[in-house]
Amino acid sequence: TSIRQNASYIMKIITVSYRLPVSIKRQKENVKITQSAGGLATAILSYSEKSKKNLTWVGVADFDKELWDNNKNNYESNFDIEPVYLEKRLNRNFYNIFSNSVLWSLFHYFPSYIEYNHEGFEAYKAANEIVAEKVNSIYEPGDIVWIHDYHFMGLAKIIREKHPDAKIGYFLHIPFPNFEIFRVLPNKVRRYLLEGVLGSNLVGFHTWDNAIHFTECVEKMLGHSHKNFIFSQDTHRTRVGSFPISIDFDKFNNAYDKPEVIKLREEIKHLYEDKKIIFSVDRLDYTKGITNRLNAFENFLINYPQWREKVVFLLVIVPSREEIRKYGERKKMIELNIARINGTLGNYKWSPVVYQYQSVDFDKLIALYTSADAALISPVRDGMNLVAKEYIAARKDLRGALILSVMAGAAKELQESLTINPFDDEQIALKLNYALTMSEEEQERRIERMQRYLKKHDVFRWATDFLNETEEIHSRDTKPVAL
Ligand code: ADQ
Repeated sequence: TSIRQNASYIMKIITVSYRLPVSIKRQKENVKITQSAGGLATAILSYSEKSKKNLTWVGVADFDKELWDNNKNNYESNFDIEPVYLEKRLNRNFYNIFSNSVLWSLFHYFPSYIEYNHEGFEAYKAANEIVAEKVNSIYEPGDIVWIHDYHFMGLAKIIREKHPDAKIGYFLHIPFPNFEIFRVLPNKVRRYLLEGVLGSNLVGFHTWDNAIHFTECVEKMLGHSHKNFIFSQDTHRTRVGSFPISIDFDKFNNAYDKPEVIKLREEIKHLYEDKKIIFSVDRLDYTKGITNRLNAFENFLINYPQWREKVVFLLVIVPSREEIRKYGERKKMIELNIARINGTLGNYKWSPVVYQYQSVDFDKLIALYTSADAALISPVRDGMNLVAKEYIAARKDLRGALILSVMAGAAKELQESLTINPFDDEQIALKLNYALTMSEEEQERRIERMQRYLKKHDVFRWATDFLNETEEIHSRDTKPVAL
């Protein structure tokens, strides 16, 4: 074995994301710390075990320092947590203002939703500095740093200034917009973001479209040119590529047979036994196209009246970012739409839309996925959309139909879905009618093909591909060491 491989036993992966994959709650006398079982954490953990590297997770604490410090040793974990504590006002300007009311809205092509102010950008830079300081303080030569998402676009550059040889990967979970949209940002902001990201060895997006948008912005705004999506810089090379995120396929597929899921599914099916079920679940967000979806469903009931009383739309919305104005407004719009549809088209026996504004647990989610005759996923812009992949994976029975917006990254991979333009009511109504009358053979054929793809391209492969590629591109910069 080479020195590099042996040495890797003592190295670690430092993952940085805004949220930490733990929650800490006070329960009367006790304090309970739970590790999240989310796809990202599971996948990176699995990679760290296979590659014999430790894992340290850096993120912004949503708990008190004292609470953490007093209890952190009382829970079992297979990775280390390094919380960063941000002052309240700074965090609000960094997270709510610049990250979620500037970058999130612009990158999803909602420039009119931007609420830019100087303080927000200053807070964003300050937060990136503080987080970089934390990473720099735990970094040791040979470690690999994996930065996640739009909150930390400045980070890689700051880390590289301190550790020029660092292996750094950056992954953006949301779309990267085209040049015409990106140029809306003030000059100094654009430069900060692009140069920040270029501090990494690898920059990953969900799709090639996003990778190309980023590359074009770098070329046009910074004047760097690339060769085969590699930018050569003084200290290192940066490769830009597409790495579509995925899910833990087996977890979703196997859940079909869990006794709790079977029981819940039977309950749902019994409740709507004479009806077809349309289902959707999203975080509350204007990018998810929920108002469009409701309008389309209303048109479907008007134009295909034979479906009245024969279909129900189970609409689950998970509360999210409620403190931001645009989210509160969107919630009201959605609820008005639901009230109008149920009020004008429903009757005392039948509510067309059954609405839940709450989080549902895993078993309930699987029961809903596996009861639905159609999943209607209509984002107006979405980096990937994991709900679409989860729905397909959960259908061990090979039944159901996926109606999916072409604006979701997932539409590039889920080729057997019924694709829609989320703004085209007529087309959505047509596809709904098609989905609800689809033969079992066709359902099976489509789902089977998509499952075969997802089984191969799961989240473990995604993490492995990304981290291996980071190592690979970095190794090209490493000069041979004289022994
Ligand atoms: P999101 O915008 O959050 O993610 P999505 O990809 O659909 O969107 O992921 C949502 C996740 O939340 C799913 O895994 C889903 O199972 C889960 N979920 C559903 N109901 C829940 C509930 N009640 N409580 C808790 N969790 C629930 C962003 C981007 C996406 C991109 C992902 C991953 O906007 O485009 O796919 O990151 O990169």
